[in-house]
Amino acid sequence: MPYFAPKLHSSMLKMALDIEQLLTHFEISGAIGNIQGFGSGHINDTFKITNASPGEPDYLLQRINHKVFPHVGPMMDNILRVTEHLKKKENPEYHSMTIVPTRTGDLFIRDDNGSYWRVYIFLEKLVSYDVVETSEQIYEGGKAFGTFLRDLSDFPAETLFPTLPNFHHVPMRVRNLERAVKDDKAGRVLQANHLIRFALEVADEMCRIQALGDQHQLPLRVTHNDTKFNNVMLDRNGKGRCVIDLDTVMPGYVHFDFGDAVRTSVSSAPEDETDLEKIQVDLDRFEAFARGYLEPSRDILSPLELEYLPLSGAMLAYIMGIRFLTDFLMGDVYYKIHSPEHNLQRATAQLDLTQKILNRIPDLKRMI
Ligand code: GN1
Ligand code: MG
Repeated sequence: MPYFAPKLHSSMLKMALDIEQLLTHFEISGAIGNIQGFGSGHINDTFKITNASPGEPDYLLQRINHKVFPHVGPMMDNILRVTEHLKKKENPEYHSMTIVPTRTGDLFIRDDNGSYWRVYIFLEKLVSYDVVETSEQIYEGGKAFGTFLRDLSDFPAETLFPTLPNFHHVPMRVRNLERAVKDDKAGRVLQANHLIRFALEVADEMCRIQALGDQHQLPLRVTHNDTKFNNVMLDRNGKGRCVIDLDTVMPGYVHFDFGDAVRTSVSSAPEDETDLEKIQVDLDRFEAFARGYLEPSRDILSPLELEYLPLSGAMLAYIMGIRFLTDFLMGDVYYKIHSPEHNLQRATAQLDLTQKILNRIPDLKRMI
C-alpha cells in the first residue's frame, strides 16, 4: 500500500522536483525516471526511483524516520558493516542490500528541513509478501532468515551500535504500557480495558525468555530484530533471495528473529486482521518455517535456545500487541495508521494471536 500519497498535483510535482534535487547528491548512474511511493513499512517513507537509462539500476530512496531513529550515522554504519560481512560469504543464492553512498562518500544526507535520506540499489525481480501464501514460500523465507543468523554468527555482535536499546525487552514494553494506561493521554483506556487486562495477565510468562537472557543463559547474537515476513524478498520461482530492512540489526537473542517471522507467517491473516476467526495457528506453516530456519542454523543453536523457539512466536506477537496498544493509548504517536482505530485493531489481532500460539506450544515443540 503506498502510504505517501499527496492529494494535490502541484505538491506531488514539488515533491518529485525535491527528490530529483536530492538525488543529485548520491552516486547514482543514469537518468531519473518515475518516482513512486513504495512498500508497506510503518516507520520510514520509501520511494522507488525508476531509471530512465536502459541498463542502469533502479533505486530505493528512503526518508529515515528520525524521531524513531535518532542516531542515523551509527545505524547506517551497522548496516554497512553487516552487509559487507554478508557479501563476503560464498552464498550465490543470497544477495545483500547495497547502500549507494553520496558523492562525498557518506552513507546518508540530511536535507535543509532536517530530514535524513539514504539510497539503496533496487532489488530487481524480487517480491515480498505482507501475507505469505504457501508453505514453500514460508520454508524459503525461513531459510533466508536462518542463513542470515548463521552467516553473522562470526561477526562480533558487541561491536554493533544498539540502535534502539531494549527494542524487544518485554519488561520495558510492559512498563511502557502501564505508564500509558496510567497517563491515559488520549482518554482511550476504557475502550481498551479488555486488552489491557489480558496483556497484564500474561506478562510474567512473556518475560521468561528475557529472564533467561538476564541470567546469561542465552547468547547475544547479531539479530535482525524486524523479521516480519515482508522483510524477506523471494524471486519469481519462490526462492528466498535477500533479507531487507536492516535498520534494527543489533545484538539480540535468536528468539527475536524466529518469533517475529513466526508471528507473521503462521497465520494467513494480516497483522491487523479484524475478523479474529481468521487468525489461526496453522501447524503446516509453522513446520515449514521452522524447517527452513533451522536447516542452516540448527548447528549453531544451543539446546536451551531451541527449547524456547516455540514460545518466541507468542512473545513477539505479544510485544507487537502491547506496542500497538501503547501507541493507541498515547494517541497514535509512533506508527503510521490508515484508519482512526488502526492501532487498536492491530493490538487486538496480535494479542489474539499471542493467546492462540500459547495454546499450541506443545504441538509446536514437536516440530523443532
Ligand atoms: C515496524 O517499519 P516496519 O514496518 O518495518 C516496527 C517493527 C514492528 C512492525 C510491525 C523500528 O516495522 O518493530 O514489528 O512495524 N519497526 C520499528 O509491523 O519500530
Ligand atoms: Mg522496519
